[in-house]
Amino acid sequence: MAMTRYGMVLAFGLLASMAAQAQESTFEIRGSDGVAITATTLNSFDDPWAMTLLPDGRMLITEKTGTLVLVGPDGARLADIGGMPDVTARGQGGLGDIILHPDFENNRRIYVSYVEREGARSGAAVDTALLSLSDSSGTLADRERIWTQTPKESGGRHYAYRLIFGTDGYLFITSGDRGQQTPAQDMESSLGKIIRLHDDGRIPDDNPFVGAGPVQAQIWSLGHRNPLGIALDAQGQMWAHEMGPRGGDELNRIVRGANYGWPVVSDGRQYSGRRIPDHNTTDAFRSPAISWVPAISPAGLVIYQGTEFSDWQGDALIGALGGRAIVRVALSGDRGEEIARYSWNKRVREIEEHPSGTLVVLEDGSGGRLLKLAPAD
Ligand SMILES: [Ca+2]
Ligand SMILES: [Ca+2]
Repeated sequence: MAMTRYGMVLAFGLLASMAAQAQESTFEIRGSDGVAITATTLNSFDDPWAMTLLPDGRMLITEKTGTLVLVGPDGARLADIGGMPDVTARGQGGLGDIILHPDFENNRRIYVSYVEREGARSGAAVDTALLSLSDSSGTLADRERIWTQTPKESGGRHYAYRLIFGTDGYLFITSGDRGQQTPAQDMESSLGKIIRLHDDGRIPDDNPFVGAGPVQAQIWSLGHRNPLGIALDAQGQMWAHEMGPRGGDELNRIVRGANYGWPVVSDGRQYSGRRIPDHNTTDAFRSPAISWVPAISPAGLVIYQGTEFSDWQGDALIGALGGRAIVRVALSGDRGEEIARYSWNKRVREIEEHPSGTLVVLEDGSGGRLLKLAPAD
């Protein structure tokens, strides 16, 4: 009450500057290979799940609870994007991935994935819309549903729903097994598959299983469990990782029509302890480039193309939830070799490469931070 207006302004100014200092806090990460990385905290979010970089340097970040956030290059929360679908967060799902159309600079088209409910059941869905942005706001127009996971299931596990455009101009969607396992080998089900569509949701004529049923025609590859990361390398080859059961997380090079084996083979075990035959017991399925026992719980993937981190070009950088690290894997042909881990004891949800060659990372969970990672000089 006694505080003067000037005093209040001073107090708020002080608080703001303290908050700014907290936001700008930096710390060092020392990798298992001895590489030192400076991490700068840009902001924090409510269960952040995915992000993409806009051509103007700003970012779009999804929060699992349903908000798509426009974020400044410095991490400032600029606006919540309007016109989004209604999203109910459920188990591992809610609002999921966000990507731009390859021709976004001309057509302003974006894609989001999220959980769609139907009574007690739910499944992944993908919408496309046109994004209009101002300095301090953004909204979606002409939003249209272009894909839904079939069938819907109870529970809230393994939606996966990562999105990427291939160099062929088609949209790829990772579709998790929803914890149901056997549908990953069932061609009448879109669970446990990677899906390939035109940018408007139509099914391409040259998909590997065209001519069978409508679900089969969408399928690009099968036998997947819960693929939470998909990326292209410099040659345009597609790679995806997926969580195994108890151990057996995989990184796979994704090729047309291939069967990656789940749940018939896996290098992990069932949670019950029951053994599953390893990949190397049969050549009926495509083996992973690398697998992990114990699990790292991979989420988010980039294949590094910059020069800021010298010697990392062409390596896969995998966020690890349970592994609480970024895992660096060298790729050669169809094989991968883990080179190093960079850990700061937080679950890593999402990773992107900034055009400058620095990395932008989202931690998992409530208060998950947005971090910029650069080599410590
Ligand atoms: Ca992303
Ligand atoms: Ca496999």
